Amino acid sequence: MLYPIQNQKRLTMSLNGIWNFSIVDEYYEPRFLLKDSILMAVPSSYNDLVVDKAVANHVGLVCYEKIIEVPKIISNEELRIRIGAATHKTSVYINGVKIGDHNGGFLPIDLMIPFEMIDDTLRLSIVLDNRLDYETLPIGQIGVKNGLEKQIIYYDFANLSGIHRDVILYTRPKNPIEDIYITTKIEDDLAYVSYQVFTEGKIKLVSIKDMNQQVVGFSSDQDGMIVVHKPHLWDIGYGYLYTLEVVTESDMYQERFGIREIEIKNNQLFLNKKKIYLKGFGMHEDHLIIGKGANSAFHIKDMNLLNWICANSFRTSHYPYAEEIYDLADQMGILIINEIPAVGLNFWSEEKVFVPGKVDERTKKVHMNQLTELVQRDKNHPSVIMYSLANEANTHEEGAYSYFKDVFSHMRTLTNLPLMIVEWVNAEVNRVASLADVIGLNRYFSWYSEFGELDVIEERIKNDFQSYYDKFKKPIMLTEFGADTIAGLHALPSVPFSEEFQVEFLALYQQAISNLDYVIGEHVWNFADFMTKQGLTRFNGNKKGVFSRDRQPKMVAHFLRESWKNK
Ligand code: BDP
Repeated sequence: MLYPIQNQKRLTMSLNGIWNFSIVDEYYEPRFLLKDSILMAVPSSYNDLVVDKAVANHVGLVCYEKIIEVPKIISNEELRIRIGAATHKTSVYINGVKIGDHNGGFLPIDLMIPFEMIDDTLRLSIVLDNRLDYETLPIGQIGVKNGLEKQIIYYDFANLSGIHRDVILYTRPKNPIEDIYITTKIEDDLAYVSYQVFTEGKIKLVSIKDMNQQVVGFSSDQDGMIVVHKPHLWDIGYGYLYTLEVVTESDMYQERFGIREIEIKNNQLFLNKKKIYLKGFGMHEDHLIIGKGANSAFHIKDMNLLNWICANSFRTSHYPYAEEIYDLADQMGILIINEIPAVGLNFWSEEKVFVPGKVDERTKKVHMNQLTELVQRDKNHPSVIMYSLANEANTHEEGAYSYFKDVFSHMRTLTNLPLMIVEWVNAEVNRVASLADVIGLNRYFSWYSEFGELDVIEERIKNDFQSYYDKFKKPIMLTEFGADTIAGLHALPSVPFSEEFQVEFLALYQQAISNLDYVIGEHVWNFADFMTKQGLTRFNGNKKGVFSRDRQPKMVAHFLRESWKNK
């Protein structure tokens, strides 16, 4: 899947802005103009834009509607609509007629508007269903309380809902360039750039341009290889991007890519044959007011903060982020572990130790579909160095191995990048980690267990990591460690929730892993405070952020910056 771009052959029009919006009932079809609507901003979560609790906490369907004027397009062009992401099931209608639907709230929907429907004025309606069950990712369950549907979720972030990413109307010629796959290999002073172009059209020219717009190689093959001499390698802090330009008889597309090589060898991670250590965070797409809405100003601020704190990477916990974020990471040389929204999966075994549920074959199908869509979307981003296939699944339960065996084999047909699984269970009972290339461990000693007892951290972490390594002989990454901290709460001596405690806590974890040579990185949980479901342990959200929700540093940010400077 290619991102809509504008060039001599293609036109893009943003449909972002103010739309009409209304809660609608279960069987709603937009046959007529939306009634009793309110105004709503796109992209954005609607939850924090309204003052009415019933809308903010709505479980079920909503409709967004906009009347659009269509510029006269030449008769041999396709008109398409692309929604970067909308939660979670989406149906798109033109003048009341459905043109397609999609399941997956964190991946794009890209649909052709049938030629016979195109008119000067179109009524575009987007109906969303934010309910989660066992055929969605994340999984969830619907309960009924006092006659009202309640969403039960098994993960720790708010089910913020809405059209979260850009809505773009665009044209492309008939016989378009459908897709382009690029892979790179480096040998001494040469880079081998292999590409595949998916099109029915006839290729005229495929060329590679460097950042000065100079052509450094070309070919006229549909699937081929171009050698780049003395390439600029994409690297941490050095987002050097080349452009592969494909010109066919009718179409043209420019795809940016980087020349870089990722490898796991001897339990270490290498970028361009140099050993690297990942420093950074598990993040969330989460902001005041706009919730999970994509916004370039917020994206830039987050990336600048990552740079400031000397982080080199982040995990897209717990779902694929907006494509614009990957574009920034590509340009700034920041590494991404790209995670699918498989969070809190359980397998309905006899043990049922964590949460009830019933992940089954249907869930697995959705999981695999979304992996396909994720790789289709992100395959050419040099910043993506690894995929995470699940966060904290109950991998000790019966059924987990057969489920993940299929998920991993499927993913291996789609990408050569290393695959990670992020675990909460112990090595002894883990049935799945052997399938992964890198094991991510989320650990909360002295928080969810042995609360406040900082002195247990070192021993617990060392034993736990060593038993993982002994059993699986794989590189390990500390993918989560963190303590809720109220910005501005100070205490000497420290107490849990104070800024001092957060510093001591993180420092002890860093100390505990510092001599384990199979550990390839540390990601603090979390980059910033974020909104989650309310609960006794959640005071207006999760407060494990190193930055507050409005992106101001807690004391620990300065500590991390110092500790990561020369790491
Ligand atoms: C981990 C989860 C993460 C939570 C975190 C926490 O992976 O999503 O937010 O715990 O409790 O188990 O803060």
